[in-house]
Amino acid sequence: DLGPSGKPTHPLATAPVGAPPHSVDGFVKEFLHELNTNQGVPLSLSSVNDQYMALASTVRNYLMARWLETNRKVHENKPKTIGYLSAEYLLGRQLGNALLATDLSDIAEKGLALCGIDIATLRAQEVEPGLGNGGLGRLAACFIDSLATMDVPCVGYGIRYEYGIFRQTFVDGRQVEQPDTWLSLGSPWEFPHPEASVQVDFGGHTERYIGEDGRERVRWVPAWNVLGVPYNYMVPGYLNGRVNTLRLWSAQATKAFDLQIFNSGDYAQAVRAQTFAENISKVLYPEDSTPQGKELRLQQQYFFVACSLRDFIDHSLEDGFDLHNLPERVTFQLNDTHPVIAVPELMRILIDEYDFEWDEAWDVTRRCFAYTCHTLLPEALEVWPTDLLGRLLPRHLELIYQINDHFLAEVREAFPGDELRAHHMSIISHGQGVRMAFLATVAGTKVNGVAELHSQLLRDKVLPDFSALWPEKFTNVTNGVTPRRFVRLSNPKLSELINDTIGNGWVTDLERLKELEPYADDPEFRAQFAEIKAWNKHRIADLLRARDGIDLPDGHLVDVMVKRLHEYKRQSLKLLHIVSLYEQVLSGKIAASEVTPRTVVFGSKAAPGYAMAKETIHLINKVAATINADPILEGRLKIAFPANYNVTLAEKLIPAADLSEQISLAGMEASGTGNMKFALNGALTIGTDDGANVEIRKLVGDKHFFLFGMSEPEVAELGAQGYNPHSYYDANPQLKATLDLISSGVFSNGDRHLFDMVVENLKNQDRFMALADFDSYVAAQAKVEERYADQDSWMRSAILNMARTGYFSSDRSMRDYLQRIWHTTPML
Ligand code: GPW
Repeated sequence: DLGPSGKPTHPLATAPVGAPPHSVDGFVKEFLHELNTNQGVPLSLSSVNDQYMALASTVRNYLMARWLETNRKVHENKPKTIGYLSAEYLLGRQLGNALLATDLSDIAEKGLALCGIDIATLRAQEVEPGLGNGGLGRLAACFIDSLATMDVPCVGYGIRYEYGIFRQTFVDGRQVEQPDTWLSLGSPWEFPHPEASVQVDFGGHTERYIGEDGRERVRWVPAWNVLGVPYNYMVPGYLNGRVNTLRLWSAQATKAFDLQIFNSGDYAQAVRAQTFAENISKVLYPEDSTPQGKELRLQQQYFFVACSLRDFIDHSLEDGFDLHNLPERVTFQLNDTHPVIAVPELMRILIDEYDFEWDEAWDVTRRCFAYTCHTLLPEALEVWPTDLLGRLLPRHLELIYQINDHFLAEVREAFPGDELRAHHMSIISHGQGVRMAFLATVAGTKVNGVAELHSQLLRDKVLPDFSALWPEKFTNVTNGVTPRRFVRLSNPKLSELINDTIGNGWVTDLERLKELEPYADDPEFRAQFAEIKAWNKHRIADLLRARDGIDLPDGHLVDVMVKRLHEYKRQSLKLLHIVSLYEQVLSGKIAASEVTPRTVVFGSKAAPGYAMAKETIHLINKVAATINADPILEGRLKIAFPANYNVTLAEKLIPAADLSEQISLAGMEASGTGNMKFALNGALTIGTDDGANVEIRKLVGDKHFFLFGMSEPEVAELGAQGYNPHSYYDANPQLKATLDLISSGVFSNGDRHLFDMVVENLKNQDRFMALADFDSYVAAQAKVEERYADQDSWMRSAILNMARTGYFSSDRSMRDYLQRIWHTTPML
């Protein structure tokens, strides 16, 4: 089989010299060696963690020669590299992916069995690095996987948070956050390089002085600094011999800083200073799509961006590169606005450190950056107050003002006399601060949204003046997901069926799933597909029993809504549907026997400071407790809400789903990526015309997708008319009965006001128009039940969903970025 770059993908074809032998015996020898020499224990006395660590290093060793070889080639050929700048990487567990990338899964399983070890136990030992909140962080992880698999040179740059996304627990139905101590047992996947640390400056002031050439120059006199220590992680391509690098930075106190204070004799203060520095990479901010304007967050952003640019530039200079040609060497892709401070940072480096003239520096900077926007929500667009920015990064604020002056001059030239427009477009908004999305748009060669609809709305609604000025700057790249993790690894039985039917080329060429289309009409294939779905349901049932004490009934429609809790995503609408079903049975409008046996699975974390989201979680848990315990439903409706939804749980849950809930208000979800994972694993979507749902529906066909709700223009129109949710409550008896049931106290031990926050908000505000879409949603759910009753027809649709969504591979997304934005081709 040939990979996407046309090279052989068989491991032996590319196994570099020095890789350990690919045999069970060889593997066992390596494993025992690692156990003895790394963990310092014999097999007989080893703990599960010892064994996991030894297994991880064994697999790592197989990747090592490829990593060295990749880096050697990069050093030799100096290809253009993608510097992916992202504050988040939601990687998921590493072991399975490393085993897959080296084709060692079977060998390792057999070898460990010879040692009396069940590999599943060792897999379960790994704590996933949860260095991201949700979709944005997971997308970064998918993208670097695809680039490695496609042989594209890329370095992922980010932050090594000591605490990733919090571990969610429920106490009496309420979310309680626990620290994510992912490093407490050590991580076998990281390679610290303290000798390659870089210094990052903060605070202080700027000074003007006359340089040797007689020109006025600026000097930044910072007040304090920290060290960035790089930790490297392998990013293995799938069976192609390539291993790229993810470089995450950890903050430490600098020596100079220490000495100064230690010498003053204030030992306690000196230790506190160390803690102060280390705070910068201590913890991931848990807000998804609602950034916190906290100083520490800006410190984090500048910290990792300054380290990354320094790192890349120093390496380029070592390689003899002229910084005037930097755009030929790298594109820095800005993953949303979190790393946008990189723009003034590069200007500062070029002007203050390398004597560039403004125009020269700006020309280089502009061509080095491209910006991806992931939202339309106004509250998600970062704006940094100028006083905060000026205090922390005085030189950068000056440069932003200068960039703005030059930019506004360009606007005034393009639209003479249109002062209002210039005012609207100003990077610095008076009263608010620095609009980072504007800065990114001005600086980037390209600006892209993450699905067709989103990119269109980005042009028309968020940045209309910019798209009028620079129409060719705007483009779309629809998101994708890696088929390695989200099909091949997460759905082994389905993968086997696909391999047996069309061969294994689909893993790196996902559009080949199309070849499965004819099999949707093959009863034998359908039966096998249905059997696999049932097997996946048993697998998740076993896991949830052990993990959460949750019992999943057999034979249910598995209806899944997993994603961060956000009002715009409308978990409350899903809840209204459930409560409505319950209400109809309670009030005798329908018999329990008429309810399609269904298990609704929620998985969702709320930002700790997002009160409405936390109340919604509380309500879901209370509704679940009541309904699950009520015999009136004869066990036909079950709600499961396992705590701490993460990548690891997603990998087991998504393959078990029949129905994928993608029910955001149209125009609000930039893309969604869970939607793609479900479709690829043969779930049908119930969804609005939002984000990538639009493209999924177009590809799978209307008959195989349950569309409901207002379209984006209808939403806009209703909003313009003045939306009044109460009128829906008043006019719709079933909706009224549903909301009233929540207020009746049945879910809250008779307390009629416990859920006022959620209910009153829906009745009186309902910013995301759940009530307006309620009827349409309930009607679509009725269609779901009707279709599900015909299992043959359902499985046919499920197979077609899988067969027709190969487009959503992140390999395709990467090809689009290469063609439309980065202008490089796979190489090496
Ligand atoms: F607000 N997304 C996310 F745009 O997961 F910054 N976190 C975020 O903070 C933002 C966006 C931000 C998500 C989008 O909500 C989702 O629609 C999209 O599929 C995903 O990013 C990847 O593009």
